[in-house]
Amino acid sequence: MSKPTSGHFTKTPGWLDWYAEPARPRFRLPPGSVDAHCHVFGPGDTFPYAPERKYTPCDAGKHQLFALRDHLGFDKNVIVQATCHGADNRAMLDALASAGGRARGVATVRRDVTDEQLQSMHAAGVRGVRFNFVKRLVDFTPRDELMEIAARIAPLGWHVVVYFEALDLPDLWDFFTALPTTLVIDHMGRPDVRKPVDGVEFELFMTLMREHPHVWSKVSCPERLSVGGPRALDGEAHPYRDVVPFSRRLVESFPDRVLWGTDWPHPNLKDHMPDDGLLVDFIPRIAVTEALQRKLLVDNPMRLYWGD
Ligand code: 0GY
Repeated sequence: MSKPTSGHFTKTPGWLDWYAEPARPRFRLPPGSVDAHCHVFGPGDTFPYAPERKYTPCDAGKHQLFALRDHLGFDKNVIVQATCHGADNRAMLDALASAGGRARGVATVRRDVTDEQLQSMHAAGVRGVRFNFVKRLVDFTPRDELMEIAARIAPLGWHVVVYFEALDLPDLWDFFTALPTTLVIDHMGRPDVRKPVDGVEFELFMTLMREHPHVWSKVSCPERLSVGGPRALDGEAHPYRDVVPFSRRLVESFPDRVLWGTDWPHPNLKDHMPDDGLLVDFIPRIAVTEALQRKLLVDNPMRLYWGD
């Protein structure tokens, strides 16, 4: 892959660039695997970052994303609109247009989006909208506006992707359970992995999934959730091991409602940048049978994003 650049934008201080030379994974992905959570950033000189953004990334364009896809052994991508582009979906849509049908998108829209714009995004490969509740990433949007958007996209067969912190789940519960679409939760609702996997906090998340069959979870981002980090805690060469019990529990409890993605180019990481090849090698630790791996990487994303 070519190296990260930033054009005329200045990156947020401390921002780490994505890994230009990831390892080739030892784990062989099943044929047809989908990287169901990744982003494109710019390039900023072509697709400027949004004025309301909370960070300025380094550029991470479609060519680099597709090179990573091929290097890791994925067949397809789901490109999720990142907050640094606000509701300007042009970089994501341009990537979809270049992907030859091998990418779908999740957009960010405001209530002034027109039906024609939604239809045109559908034709381009968008299948969902993202609502972000992480306070360091976005300004507050009233729930009635979000509910109005959800009602508008439901007839298209789209779903809602949400990103939030575990402590905010009680407050968001009624909103989530009232949504008229499938709900996909980013990164397991960001559990605090220092707490027990069968403790009160994660049990609440499990209850949400158990009681509401329209809720799915991405079991991605060990690098973001881990406290132990990329090095083993007790000498075993096994990065992010503290996240395994959480992801594995979800994969085994809800095998038909889980997704996995690299999260490339890994926004807002300041301690370490994961090697995407090693992230792929994490998958067999959380989906331990071939049947579970196939559901996680192929069957589930294909049903949700290429079902039509
Ligand atoms: C992620 C996580 C983050 C950022 C965004 O849209 C975004 O800016 O999603 C984060 O900072 O935790 O999934 O990419």
